[in-house]
Amino acid sequence: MARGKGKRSASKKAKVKAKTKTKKPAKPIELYYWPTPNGFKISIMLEECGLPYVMKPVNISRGEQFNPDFLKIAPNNRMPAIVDPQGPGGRPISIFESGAILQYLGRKTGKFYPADERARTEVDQWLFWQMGGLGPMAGQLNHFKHYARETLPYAIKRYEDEVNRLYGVLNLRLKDRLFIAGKYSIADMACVGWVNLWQRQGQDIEQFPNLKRWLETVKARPAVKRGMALGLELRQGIDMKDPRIQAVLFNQRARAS
Ligand SMILES: N[C@@H](CCC(=O)N[C@@H](CS)C(=O)NCC(=O)O)C(=O)O
Repeated sequence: MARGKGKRSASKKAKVKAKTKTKKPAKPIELYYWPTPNGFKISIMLEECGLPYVMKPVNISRGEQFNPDFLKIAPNNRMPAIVDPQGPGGRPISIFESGAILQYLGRKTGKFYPADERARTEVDQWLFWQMGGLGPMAGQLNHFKHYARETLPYAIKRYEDEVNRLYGVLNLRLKDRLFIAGKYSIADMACVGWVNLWQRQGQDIEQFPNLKRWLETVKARPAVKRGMALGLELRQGIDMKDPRIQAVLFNQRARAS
């Protein structure tokens, strides 16, 4: 019996060995990316989760967001986007819109996006607040304050005020909690790249002490540092005031296909 048992376990061991030998390593997630606050959201999350990924630069100043292959993944001609070769059911999945990507990665890994409905709803509210408020308002401010051909004081004030108001909302929120949704989450990852640009947005961080403390805490995380450093070298030497670049990025209208 002992012999037989030994035999069985030996063949079992061989099978296990054969199985582990044939198992292919997980393919990395493809991150379609350019180093901007929207791109950082995803590089931070991938770094935080320790997920293997490969960065595919989308040079938006050269119009690579209009490449037909990219548009198949991201029909809105905006980065970031991802392709996860091991998506649901083991089949590849592509995702655009940074908020949707953060939620997907949170569900996939079970990290930084709580499963408990109450806690998840807290995260969702602030994630959508960033997606529909802070990001677009700061984006418009950046446009009118730094790039518009005409100086339009009304537009600059309109968006500077709105960003100021949003900073105030976040500052109050952080009065009695360390992170936006209590525990560190994808909501913090969505906001950090934007608040980090407070100077460029004409804001004074000293007026928002809770926000300042939060910004310093989040930026001190090694994964956030790595995420926000990803691909910075790609942007070197690119002058966003160059009319050829502005012709690519500004005054876009509907495409025929
Ligand atoms: N709501 C989108 C916004 C993404 C977005 O605006 N990306 C910009 C860079 S920060 C972009 O790809 N711009 C290309 C263009 O304007 O053609 C998201 O959060 O994913």
